[in-house]
Amino acid sequence: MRKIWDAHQMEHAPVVELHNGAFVPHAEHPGRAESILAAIGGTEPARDHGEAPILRVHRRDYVDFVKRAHADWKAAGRPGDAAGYTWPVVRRRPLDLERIDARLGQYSYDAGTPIAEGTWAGAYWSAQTALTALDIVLAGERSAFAFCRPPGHHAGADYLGGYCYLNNAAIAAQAAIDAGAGRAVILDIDYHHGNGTQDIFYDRGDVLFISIHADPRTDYPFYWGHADEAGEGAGEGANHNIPLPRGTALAQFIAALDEAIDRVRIFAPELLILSFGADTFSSDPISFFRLETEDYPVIGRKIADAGLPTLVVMEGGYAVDDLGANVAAFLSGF
Ligand code: SP5
Ligand code: ZN
Repeated sequence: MRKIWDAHQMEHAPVVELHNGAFVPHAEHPGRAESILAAIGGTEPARDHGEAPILRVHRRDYVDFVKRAHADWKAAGRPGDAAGYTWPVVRRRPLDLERIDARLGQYSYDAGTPIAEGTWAGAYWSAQTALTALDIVLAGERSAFAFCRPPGHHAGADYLGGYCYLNNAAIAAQAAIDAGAGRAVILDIDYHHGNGTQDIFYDRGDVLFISIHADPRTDYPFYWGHADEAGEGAGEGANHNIPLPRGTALAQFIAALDEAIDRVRIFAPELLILSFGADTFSSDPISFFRLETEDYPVIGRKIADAGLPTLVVMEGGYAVDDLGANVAAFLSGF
């Protein structure tokens, strides 16, 4: 399987995040990439597709905000990375707010996703990585791996959060539709619900979103990912959440995956985009499933057996010592 990775993605390196009332080291750090790169073998750099495919998913004002936020933060005389401290409960309409703090709140939903000096570069090339890997699949190869960092599935059309700024899987899905694919499925198997992806396609019938994740009654992102969120309007029935309890091990995960793949088959898409997170691993420091390294090839094979052209997009995974081995194990299942 060909693998795309772009070195610009290393430029994104926030220092701390606010978690459980304290500033702690940012979990989504460049060491994750070093672990994965050491394990998966040769990669190819991303090709620049420009901003147009990003703007098919994200709002212009949001993209401009992410691009400029760190400079605005510095111009306001602030130290470190940019992060908000106040959030609107009601988002009645986009407001043209002047203060960087107000803008940070308007365009984010958590305090765990700082904007550092290299964040825009990292996020931009992460999206380009997904688009470049998509080209390989659209050209007829069975599968490709987009090693995206920072991850994307928590980012919505006009908000960041959950270590995510641009929604790489959604940008790829929209690009595939724009290239003529009639229907696409995004299957999300990160530990956390892919709330940004769900929001982006919630009223769309041409992109089916299916997510297997930790129950949001106990786990981040709390406000999305519940079993009754089924889509709306033209998207009614094209959103399917499968929340699982903390402690889930292989057998229960596979049962959920079987259900998800049945739904994928019925939808009969031209393309499968897999949001893959390795934070389902037993030793992940921020997650509570019990998958082991030897389980990942089983999961990879099952998804490959769906028989669809598949773009694998990297999302989370924070057990850095085992992360590379887990990603390589998953890809070996293909
Ligand atoms: C893509 C993804 O997996 N995002 C997950 C975001 C979860 N954020 C909430 C949990 C924060 C825990 N942070 C602990 C940092 C320890 N250094
Ligand atoms: Zn995750």
